[in-house]
Formats: sequence, C-alpha cells, structure tokens
Amino acid sequence: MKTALVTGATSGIGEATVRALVASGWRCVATGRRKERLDALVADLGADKVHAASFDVRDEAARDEALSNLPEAFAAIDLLVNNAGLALGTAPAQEADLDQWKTMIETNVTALASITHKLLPALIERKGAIINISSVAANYPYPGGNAYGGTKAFVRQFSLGLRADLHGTGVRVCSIEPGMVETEFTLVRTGGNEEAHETLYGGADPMTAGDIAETVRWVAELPPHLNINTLELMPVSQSFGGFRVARG
Ligand code: NDP
Ligand code: 8X3
Repeated sequence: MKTALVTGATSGIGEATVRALVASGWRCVATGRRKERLDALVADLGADKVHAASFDVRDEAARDEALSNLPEAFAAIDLLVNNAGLALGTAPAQEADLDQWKTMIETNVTALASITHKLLPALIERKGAIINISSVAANYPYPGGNAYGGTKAFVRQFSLGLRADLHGTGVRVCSIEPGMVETEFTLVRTGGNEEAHETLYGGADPMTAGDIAETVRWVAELPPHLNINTLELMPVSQSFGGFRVARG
C-alpha cells in the first residue's frame, strides 16, 4: 500500500483527493489548519487509511513537528500532493491589499517550495511523485488575478524545473492546472461572500472537486515510465475571452 501526503485536505480538491486515493487503496496523511475537519475525515475513512496532521503550511516548525511524528505506517511518503492554496481578493493591482498578496505568496509559493524541499530526499529514495495544483490562472492573465496568477505560474514553472533537476531519479512531477472548480475557493477569496459564490458557479456546471481528485489519482497511478508534465482542465462551460484595447 502506498502513502500520499495531501496538503489542504480540509475541503475542496484536497479532501476529495484523499477520498479518491483511499478508495483506490492508498494511505493518506491529510493536512490543513482545521483539525476538526481532518478528524472527521479520519473518522469517516478509518485511522488505518488516513492520518490527520494539522498545521499551517507557512509554519515550518509546526510542519516539521507534525511530519516527524507520523505513525510508522504513514511515515514513508510516496506521493506529495501540493494542493493547499488560496486566492484573496479580486481588486486590480493598484487597489489590492498588499497583505493579501503576501499571504498568497507565502502559502502558494513559499510553503509549497519548502515542503517540497523537505520531502525531496525521501521522494527520490522511493522513486515517488509530486503533483502540484496550479491553475489556469498560471497560463492566462485576467483582471484581478494579479498576484494569485503569479503564484500559480510559479507552481507550474517550479514543477517543470523539478522535472529537469530530477532527471534520472525516477521521480515524477506533474502540474495540474484546473479552471473553475466549485469548492470553498470563492468564499475564501471574497471573505465569505455567498452571493459571489452563487453568481460564479450558478448555472455554470463547473468542475467538481471530485473531477480534479480523480485526475490526481489517475496521474498518480500511471505506470512508472510515464510522466504527465502539465495538465490543464476546464469545465465545458468555461473558455477564453478576447484582448481589450483602451482607447485614448
Ligand atoms: P478550498 O478553499 O476548498 O481548499 C483550500 C485548502 O487549502 C483547504 O483545505 C485549506 O485548509 C488549505 N489551506 C489554505 N491555506 C492554508 C494554510 N496556510 N495552511 C494549511 N492549509 C491551508 O479551495 P480548493 O479546493 O478549490 O483549492 C485547492 C487548490 O486548488 C488551491 O491551491 C487553489 O489555488 C487551487 N485551484 C482551485 C481552483 C478552483 O476553481 N476552485 C482552480 C484552480 C486551482 P485550512 O483552511 O483548513 O487550513
Ligand atoms: C482558480 C481558477 O480562474 O478563478 O485557480 O483563477 S481562477
């Protein structure tokens, strides 16, 4: 039985990924700040399948403490799913809150790089895999996407750079780049605005967290000679807009 560590498993894509992996025979270390949600996941799926490790990904000391106290059955990580992340705000850059930018960069970039750096030696030893959750925001700029899109572009390019450096080690790396997925993402982004959530997802038939989780599971279970470098997904209802021209 292989073991995955999934960051941000208290809701949305991360929680669904733990469920999909466990259903497919994996053990999971599920992480996130909301301990009660992790405990509920353990109660639901079984303590032999899921271990709750509650910490803020930005807190390296808390993370290291949690990871050094993993029960033996969960201690050898074969798959790191870097999913924890968030967007904060939709204001144009010139009106954006700098603290929100810093929180996104610390969470989506610094913490993701740090936990990857921490687990790389073990992943190399086990010829494991890393699946990073980037976003279409990495590939297509949109008004108000500013720092969030920048963080997700880092995730994509970091993933490709890891591929280059891990050449010959057998470690697989994939950047998954979803478009619109209905999760708590928009509630977090808007500070809990239910109307914004309804307006964005209502009638749009968005992707579900389960859609992305199933993609993560599929990538993770591909034969060891096969690497998906990047994988971009959208709901059929979402596509591209045109350029804009400001006329003087
Ligand atoms: P959710 O808000 O539902 O889940 C986000 C998860 O990240 C939660 O489990 C949250 O846990 C965790 N998290 C956030 N900040 C921290 C932190 N500081 N420390 C530990 N955990 C943290 O959103 P999604 O499931 O949609 O988001 C998951 C990933 O998918 C994100 O990286 C997001 O950018 C990306 N994504 C989402 C898309 C979408 O449309 N929903 C599209 C493309 C990418 P907790 O708060 O308990 O700590
Ligand atoms: C989330 C997708 O388009 O809201 O990463 O930025 S988007």
